Amino acid sequence: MSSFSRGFRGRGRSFVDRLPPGQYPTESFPVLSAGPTPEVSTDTWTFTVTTERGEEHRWTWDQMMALPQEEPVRDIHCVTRWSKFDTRWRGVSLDTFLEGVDTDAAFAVAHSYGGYTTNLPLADLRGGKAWVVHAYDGFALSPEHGGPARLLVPHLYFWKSAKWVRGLRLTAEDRPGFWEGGGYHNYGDPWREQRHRGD
Ligand SMILES: Nc1nc2c(c(=O)[nH]1)N[C@H]1C(S)=C(S)[C@@H](COP(=O)(O)O)O[C@H]1N2
Ligand SMILES: [Mo]
Repeated sequence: MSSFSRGFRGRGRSFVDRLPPGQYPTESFPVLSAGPTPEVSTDTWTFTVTTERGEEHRWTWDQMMALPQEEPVRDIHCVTRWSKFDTRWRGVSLDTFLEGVDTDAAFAVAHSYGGYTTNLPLADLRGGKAWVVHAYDGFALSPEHGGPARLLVPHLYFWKSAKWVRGLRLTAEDRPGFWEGGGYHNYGDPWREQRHRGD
């Protein structure tokens, strides 16, 4: 199964209308990492969703690849002001992972190999808005861009798209992640220019 979809801001709108305030478009694909690129093998990679009651749902690489795959094409927006239009990914919707997960949690913290974390409302991971992606523009995702797999949450600033993702912890209360604790905005909507705490 596969699906191809353009962002709801896509079709029929000029690139100018798709550029959030304070952003500039780039054709290149900058690499932004807070630390070294961790070496993560698909032989040992797992993706774990841990509920607020401590229940763990875990997928190996092969299990993840056997799930329905989607090909989202989306604009991405980094808080350092570059935006990139129509980036094409391949991966599994968070809706698919969360289907069989019994939870009343309102928040999630994404955890990465290497220690990075980022928090977001669980609702922002549902409804066809977020994916675990393992390919970019037709090729396996390169390590510097988060390979073997990263989160893709394109409607929020790109720091929410955790590279080298290893799991989600679902929680009743909101807990700031790495950049959120360091002064970035807790939510990070590029259309409202939520760059820093207080924006
Ligand atoms: N694990 C991890 N994920 C991360 C980061 C990071 O430092 N570590 N940086 C974030 C930031 S600030 C941005 S803009 C994007 C950059 O992704 P890219 O390097 O593929 O452009 O990854 C996000 N995800
Ligand atoms: Mo960023």
